[in-house]
Amino acid sequence: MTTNPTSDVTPSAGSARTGLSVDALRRGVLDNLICLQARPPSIATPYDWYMALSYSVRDRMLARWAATVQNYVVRDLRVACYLSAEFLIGPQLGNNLVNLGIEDNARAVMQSLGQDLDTLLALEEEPGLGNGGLGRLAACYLDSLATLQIPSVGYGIRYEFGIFDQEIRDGCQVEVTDKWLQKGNPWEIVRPSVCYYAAFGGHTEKWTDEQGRFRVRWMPARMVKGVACDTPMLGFRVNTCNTLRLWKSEAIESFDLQDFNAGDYYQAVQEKVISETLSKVLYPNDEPEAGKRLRLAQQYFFVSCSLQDMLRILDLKGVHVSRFADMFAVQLNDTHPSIAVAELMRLLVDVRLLPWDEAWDITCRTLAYTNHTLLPEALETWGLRLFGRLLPRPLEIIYEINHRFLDDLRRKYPGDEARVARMSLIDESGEKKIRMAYLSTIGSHAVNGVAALHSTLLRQTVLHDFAELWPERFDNVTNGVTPRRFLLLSNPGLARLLDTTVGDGWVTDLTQLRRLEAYADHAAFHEQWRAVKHANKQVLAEQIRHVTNIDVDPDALFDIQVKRIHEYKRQHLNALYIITLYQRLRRNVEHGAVPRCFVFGGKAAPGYAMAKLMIRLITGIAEVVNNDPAMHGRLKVVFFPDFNVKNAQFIYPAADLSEQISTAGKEASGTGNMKFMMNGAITIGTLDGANVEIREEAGDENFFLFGLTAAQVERVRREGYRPAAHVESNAELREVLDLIAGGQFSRGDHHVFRPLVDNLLHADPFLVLADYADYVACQERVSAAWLDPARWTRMSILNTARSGKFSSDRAIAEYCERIWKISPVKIALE
Ligand code: 26Q
Repeated sequence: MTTNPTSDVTPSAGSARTGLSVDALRRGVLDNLICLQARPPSIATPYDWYMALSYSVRDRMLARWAATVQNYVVRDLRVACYLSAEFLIGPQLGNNLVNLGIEDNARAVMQSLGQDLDTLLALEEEPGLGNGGLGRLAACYLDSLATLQIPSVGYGIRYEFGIFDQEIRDGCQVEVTDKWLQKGNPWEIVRPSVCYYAAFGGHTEKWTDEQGRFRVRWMPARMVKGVACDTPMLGFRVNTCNTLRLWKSEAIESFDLQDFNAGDYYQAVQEKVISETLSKVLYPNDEPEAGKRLRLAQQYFFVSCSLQDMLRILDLKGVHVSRFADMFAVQLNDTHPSIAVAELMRLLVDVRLLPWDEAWDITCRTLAYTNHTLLPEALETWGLRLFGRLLPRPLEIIYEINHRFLDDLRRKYPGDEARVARMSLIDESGEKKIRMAYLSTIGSHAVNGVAALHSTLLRQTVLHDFAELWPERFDNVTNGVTPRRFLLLSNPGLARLLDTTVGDGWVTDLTQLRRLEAYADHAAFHEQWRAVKHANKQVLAEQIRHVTNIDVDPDALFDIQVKRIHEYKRQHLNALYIITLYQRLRRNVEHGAVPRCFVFGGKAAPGYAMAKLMIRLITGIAEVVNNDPAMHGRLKVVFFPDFNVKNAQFIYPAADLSEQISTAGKEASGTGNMKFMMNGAITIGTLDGANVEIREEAGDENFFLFGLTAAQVERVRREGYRPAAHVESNAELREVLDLIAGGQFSRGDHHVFRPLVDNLLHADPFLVLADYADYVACQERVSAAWLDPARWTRMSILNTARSGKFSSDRAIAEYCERIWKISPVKIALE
């Protein structure tokens, strides 16, 4: 049945394109249904309505978008450019409705058209253009940049296939291609006229020009065209609407023609296919085979297009290239865009003909680098041969940068050749490789880690020599997440309660949640707090039932670990505890047992066998435990398939306990930990990444701490770690491992989990067994706290109350002030 909510509507309340009233929006939706979807309402599908509504929302962003871009081009101000191979922006419709402040109106409009807004929101295919933390961080930062009204652009790659969709079949992960563009993308504007060319292969030629200058000409074997695909990034209740500019690769027509004229039509088509392949697919991280040529080509492609775009904007503004660093602050999101150091030099020296020293000064003043990992196997390097064949001119420039850098070093540390070799951009210890983290460090004026502990370890380990050389370059900016998506949009129940309790200022100043502390012992408030959490758990329970057919009890303790599957994140430590608990329940030695529902979610890289085996272990445990009548429903285990931004939005709000159990020193920061905290989950965690700061903020008594510290981990390793020793001294642990090895969770098959158990017993690179006993003991403290609802609720409230630091608004404000030197710019609408 359709209703017509006309009560608060004036018939002429604004244009169908821009008006925010119910009436104007309704007219807009109906217009777009006909004019863009070409469907009459009578036969429109829900997806047609989703498209029509999305176009109508986009219409309402366009004036702001145009005004914002216009401002940046016309005014003499510096723009922050966030270069990232990944942007995991999530579904756009809900977020844009919230930021425009028209969610209620949109709901009313769609209801009047016989459509349920939540159903339409669920239809949106999310752009999975990222792997996990790093990509989602980039998206949170775009949200804060727009909300804080910072002139900025995000630059990246428009992958045709994002991160794969995960299905679970027979307990195993199966990867399915992500066809996110199949049904069209209403948020994207393709701009064929904004395009650049990236060169690949071939050779270089040296020559002297008419003015007697030494010049180098790159004669590439092939050029790839990059076309700008723009997505508007609207801030919360502001006019600022920034741009996310993603490059799509295309073949160059004239190249095809040349080959065609030469008679090699098939060669021409082949070239076209290769060019268009470039932005086809996102590479998963943790792939042993990640050093693929195509990945390097992707990186160079998007970096080159982005830097050329900045130069074009400079020309458009009529600003001389010598002022490049005054106009742009370029942030490198990990080393993935680090080729920017060489490419900016190439553009300035080879193309714009600046002297080397001036170009180098500009480059260093423009670029800044964020490191996201200390894991040696995750530090990016590229083999010299591969690099040189694909990018001959950038390689020469890297040699020149290195040559000058090493000369400086020798002057500063005379006779210290060991140091010179250690710090060289070229690792000559085996097959020669370029160290991209060093290239980024040398070419930047600022280098930061993503949590206090991580930044400290970065200075002490991976970049130790560089921190000694340039201590002033090193800084920390602890990550943050956007409270708009992860609280306001994901958890409307809690958002309403926060609004009525502390006012709605928290949405853009999360530290205002501190005011909640006054209610931490307030019985009536406890009731409301618990009611919100319970409702969220019901929503998740329904989803779990719908997707996995498993029944879970919303009254159980929801113990959740969602993140990429990796040995260092130790999902298997959690699994060992579940088996321990299961055994205790079977023996009935768990007094006053707390009903628990363990939820896991996360993708394993397709080529990472051990991570895939960890998923199998979890689903294997789930199969046994969930179907054991002796459990009386006290224990449930769920592997929630296809963890992504969309699913995350109903998972975080439903959590009681947040699992952040990585080996200390391995998780650079974590950001899921922050999303859980905001939503009132209590963390069980090690002193790793941002957990350290979460505990500092929440208070020791509101955090379940266990495990070795980073320093202890190092000591244990140095002194020779023997995992088997922990099994010898712990009968319960031995029993757990025996059950796994004996096929208890693999339908009797002894072979399935052998590699996992052997790895734990004989190598255990991430000290799972070393932390097992303390983890189990800590989980007992969790259960004890749960049995005291007033205590638990107090802890939960205080976690939310003290999560203010972990807003991405705080993080972006720090980048602006300390690294980019950029302040907000208000955008006026005509
Ligand atoms: C590299 C080369 C070839 C192919 C893929 C990659 C690749 C892609 C993605 C390497 C790494 C990534 C992603 C890393 C990542 O997400 N790191 C996480 O970043 C978060 C944001 O700072 C932190 O919170 C996490 O601790 C960190 O693991």
